[in-house]
Amino acid sequence: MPDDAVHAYRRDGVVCLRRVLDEGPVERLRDAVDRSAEVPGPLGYKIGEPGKSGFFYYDFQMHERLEGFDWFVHQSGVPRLAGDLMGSPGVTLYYSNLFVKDGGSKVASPWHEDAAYQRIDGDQCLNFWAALDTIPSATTLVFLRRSHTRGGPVFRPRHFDPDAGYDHPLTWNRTAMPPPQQLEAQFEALWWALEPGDALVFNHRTIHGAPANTLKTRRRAAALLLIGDTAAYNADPGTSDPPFRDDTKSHGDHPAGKVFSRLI
Ligand SMILES: O=C(O)CCC(=O)C(=O)O
Repeated sequence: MPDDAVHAYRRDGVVCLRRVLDEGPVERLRDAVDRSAEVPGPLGYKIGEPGKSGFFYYDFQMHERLEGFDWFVHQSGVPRLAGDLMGSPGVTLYYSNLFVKDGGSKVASPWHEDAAYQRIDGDQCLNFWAALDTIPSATTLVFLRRSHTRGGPVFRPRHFDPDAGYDHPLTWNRTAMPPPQQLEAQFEALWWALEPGDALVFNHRTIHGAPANTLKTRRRAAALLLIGDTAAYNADPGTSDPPFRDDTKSHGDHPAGKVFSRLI
């Protein structure tokens, strides 16, 4: 991992790594994403139907059922890259994730920080989000530069489906998200157009979002949420999204164990 990438990740809360995955793995992950869209996992969330204009779908834990994602978790080398960025010798899997936002999708991903949905406290948690299609600037993720350094409470999570909400998320220690205009005035926006195999790697406190996909092109991504050695399990009551918990852990423990596997 080049020093400038580590520096950019820590300074900005996000870095773009080019060509992290070769064509073969990208193809395998695409195949896994498409198969998952046909037969989603128990936590899969769909708006629309695969193959039809505007399809939007996300899902979790594909590595437990699809070979391409098992490779991504166990053989791709991604956990080591993540550890280098975080400055952590050890790396633990929180979950695997995918996003499909097909052409014509009217669903924008709202400004949010991943920490809002999670049971993980501390600086060492990141999202390693790999593009599986060409993603032009008009549909790529947008980050609020250095928003991970702002400190203070985590902002309340917002459901990605504009017609849905959360009943009992981890909201007791969350604060309301400021209006978009306020955030956009406070932080500089950063984004990158992507080619298949490029990755965006971002801290779980970095605020980000994405526009609707108004283009005709598909926009598929495979992601791993990874935890470093200094991260802590948040055992507070309520749910998270995804709702994974490990009741053998106490508040403040490292999350690695039966539920969240240590990878290195
Ligand atoms: O793919 C998207 O539009 C949103 C992805 C995202 O925000 C995330 O992975 O946290």
